[in-house]
Amino acid sequence: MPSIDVCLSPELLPLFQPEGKIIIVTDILRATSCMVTALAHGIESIIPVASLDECRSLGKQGYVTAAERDGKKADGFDLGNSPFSYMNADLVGKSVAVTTTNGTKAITESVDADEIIIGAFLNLDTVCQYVVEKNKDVIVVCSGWKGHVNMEDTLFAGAVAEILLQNNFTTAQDSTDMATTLWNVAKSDLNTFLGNCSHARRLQNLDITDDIAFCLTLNKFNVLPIMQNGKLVKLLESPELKVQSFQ
Ligand code: 3SL
Repeated sequence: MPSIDVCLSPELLPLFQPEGKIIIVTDILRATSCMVTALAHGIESIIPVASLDECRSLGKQGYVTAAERDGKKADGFDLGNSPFSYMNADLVGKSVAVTTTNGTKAITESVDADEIIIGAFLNLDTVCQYVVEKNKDVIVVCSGWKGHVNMEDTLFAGAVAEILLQNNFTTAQDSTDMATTLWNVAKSDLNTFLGNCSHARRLQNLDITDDIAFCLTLNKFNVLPIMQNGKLVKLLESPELKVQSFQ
């Protein structure tokens, strides 16, 4: 039986063996929610990079740039890190270089996996269906906050784990059980449960509230961002993928 493991912070990634496995990277607030939204709105590809310098130099090569640090748009870049900024007809068909505080770092640190895919509540069932069909060992890598564990990524990992454990996957990790236990406490009212989590408070202090509710929406898009040659591209979108509802 394939395994589902939960890596609660990128700092713990060296303890896992990603070779031959699928890694699902998640950063619910807001990097991976933005990536799913971007590809759902016609952005052709996303190049995730760890540093502002890399992003800047891709900008000089003609890419649209998006950069966030500590929740704020970084100076000198085209976009920040709001999913709503990707709902823009001018960006359709474009490639965007992105750097964020935690999410893009988690992606670039996951390179030893066989496949990297991007997960958010927005594409939860699509992600799970892909992994169930692949029937392959998987690790959910939570981006967390500057090395610390966070609530929203852990909850997403729990949602994924619950579905996979009902579909023939197994786990030997307490972190997987912790995440599913937490998910079962929170899932009936995610907005209230997460309303006081540290990053929701950080974003609220910056007057960013609409993004939080949007990022906590389940299954808005049938889009699967997958890493191919250093770029995230859209692998699947309805109607090609007949997403089975796991909810
Ligand atoms: O840390 C990240 O990668 C970001 O998603 C954080 S923020 O939501 O843009 O503040």
